[in-house]
Amino acid sequence: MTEALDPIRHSSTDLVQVECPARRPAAGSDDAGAPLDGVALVTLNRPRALNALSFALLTDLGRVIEALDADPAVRAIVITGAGRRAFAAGADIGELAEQTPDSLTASEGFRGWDRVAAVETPTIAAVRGYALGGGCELAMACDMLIAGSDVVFGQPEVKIGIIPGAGGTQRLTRAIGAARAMELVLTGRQIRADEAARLGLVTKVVPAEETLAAALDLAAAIAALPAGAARAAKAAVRAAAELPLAGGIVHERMLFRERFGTPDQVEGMRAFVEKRPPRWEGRPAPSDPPEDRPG
Ligand code: CO8
Repeated sequence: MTEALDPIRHSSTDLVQVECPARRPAAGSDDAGAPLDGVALVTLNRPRALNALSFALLTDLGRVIEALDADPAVRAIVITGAGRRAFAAGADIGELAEQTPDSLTASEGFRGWDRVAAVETPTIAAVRGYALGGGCELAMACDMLIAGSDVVFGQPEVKIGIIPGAGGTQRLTRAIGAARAMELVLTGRQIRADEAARLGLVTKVVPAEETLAAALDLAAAIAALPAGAARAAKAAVRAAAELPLAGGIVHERMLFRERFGTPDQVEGMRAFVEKRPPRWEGRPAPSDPPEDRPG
């Protein structure tokens, strides 16, 4: 039996829309298509302010993302921005202008990014247009990043007298290396899709109109796999950014061992040996043969 989604926990707010299960738009259309089992779509919804990340939006985003993460029926999450102009043009500068060191210390604002980075469910940013400052930092807090050909990334904070404060100096450096991150953070220079791809900042660049569909397709491919294995794989890759190599290998080995004896491991390997498609827990039985066998 398929796990039921809880409509209360996944209710949208004015600032953060949730569609669960997500519906993939048909090619060349904004119309909703077929529901994607196990995939949730989260949309930042302040298009007139280029989805600037206000404190209220960040609070809603954190709540929504944690509720989705706690739902076993959600196996992949896509985050995108409303409209075609921006994923998010950064934190809300009007609000930031009023802050002091003390108010920021007391603020829950940073938690929005932290909560997205902390979820165990695989996350994918579907990024069109501007992803600047906190918007770039939010995209980088996701596990994978699908960029439209119209994307503009940047950490422009230095131009308004501050520095990236939601993980930008750390995640950008880990993603593209210190010398390149240093130049972008110190100058605030914006980069476009081709350069972002060359630098290794994005998973894939697609035509702008196909951004959301491509991210949802990737999410659906992940959601079709056993959730526990996907979560463990995410945790292992994430650890590479935080642990020295030896510690990372130890961590990977622990996660690897923990897979054994789980229903997914037992079923996945048995199905391979019996030359049949696996039946993952809580999912309808597959009708088609698998496309790939693990290499
Ligand atoms: N904050 C608030 N409003 C914004 C923001 C923003 N970051 N970005 C755009 N808007 C608003 C504009 O004010 C404008 O509103 P209105 O129509 O009411 O005047 C609307 O969105 C459209 O923007 P523009 O008219 O400026 O559109 P343009 O096409 O001329 O320019 C740009 C688009 C280049 C994206 C431009 O809007 C821009 O430079 N935006 C600011 C980018 C920026 O500096 N971002 C970094 C912000 S600082 C940050 O993110 C820190 C993160 C860590 C914070 C931690 C807090 C706890």
